[in-house]
Amino acid sequence: MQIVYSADHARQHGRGELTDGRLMPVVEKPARAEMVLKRAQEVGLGDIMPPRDFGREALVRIHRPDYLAFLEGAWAEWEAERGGETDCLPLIWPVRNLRAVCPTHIDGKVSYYALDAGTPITPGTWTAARASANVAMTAADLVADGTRAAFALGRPPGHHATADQLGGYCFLNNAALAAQRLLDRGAERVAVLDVDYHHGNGTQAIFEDRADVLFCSLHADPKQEFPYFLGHADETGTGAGEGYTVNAPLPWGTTAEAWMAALERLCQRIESYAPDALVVSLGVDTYKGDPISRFALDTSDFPPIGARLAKLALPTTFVMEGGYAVEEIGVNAVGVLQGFEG
Ligand code: SP5
Ligand code: ZN
Repeated sequence: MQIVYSADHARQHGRGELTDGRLMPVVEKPARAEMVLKRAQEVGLGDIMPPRDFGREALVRIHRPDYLAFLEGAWAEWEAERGGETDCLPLIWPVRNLRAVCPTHIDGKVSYYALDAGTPITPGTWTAARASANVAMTAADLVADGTRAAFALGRPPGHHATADQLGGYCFLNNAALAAQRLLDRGAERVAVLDVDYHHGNGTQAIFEDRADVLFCSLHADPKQEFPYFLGHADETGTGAGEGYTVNAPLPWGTTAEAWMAALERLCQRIESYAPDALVVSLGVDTYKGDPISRFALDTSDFPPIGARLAKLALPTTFVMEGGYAVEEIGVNAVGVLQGFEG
């Protein structure tokens, strides 16, 4: 399998995320990608290549220009105000009974463009986020060129990012950019299957009103788990996209058996959609040892996931999402890809 990787991921290294009532060291850190790369090399998964730069015109296929301008300039504005001693994080949101008019001060702007306080903007965020997006689009291009499968080994992850919001450790929606790239390269229909522990609220929001992208996700029930405010089973798409969003929320403690049964249902929906290509949002935070998650998959449960996806017999772009058990993330993520290769 072709692997796309950029060392620029390491430019995103946040100091703190707000969790459990306090500012804690981030869990979405450079060692994650390094461990996956190390494992891919150990098992000889495939050739590793750098991304190409698709530029802003590719990003605006999915993201709002004002959001991209904010991301590009946020650190400089924060540093001018705070001296760069701390990461840039929001403190208030335009929730019920407030108005979502974008402020001019950085404190207000980050609150307008962020959906949580767990996603620090740092000096290297813009560089790292663009590299991750370019990694995903380069992998999609390889697939559009006829490669059976490619792995976008990037971070920061993307599936929580919407057209105009960062959050859940995500800034640019790498999977959505990959799906759009496949469509722009000639695919008529693309399925996005999100197997991360958390619901891919960003990807769903981006594609909810479209029929050319089928979004399927299995994830921890938002009644119990982040992102809390999207990912319920009754969300089935809007307008022209009605019927093209499929959510399978699962309770804390979900075992491999129940998880695989849900995967089977989503795979059958993908088969009936008959897409030209598949994008997999590959999170391995479903692992039982994940520090922030509560599913019960073991390391031996990951290769069968890949094997089931291979049976779809679709040109497939894997895009790295979550997984925070750093010691095991390589074996688990690469395990899915080895299972896919058979
Ligand atoms: C891409 C991805 O997997 N993003 C996940 C973002 C989750 N952020 C909120 C985490 C809240 C964790 N709370 C449980 C902490 C247990 N000590
Ligand atoms: Zn996740």
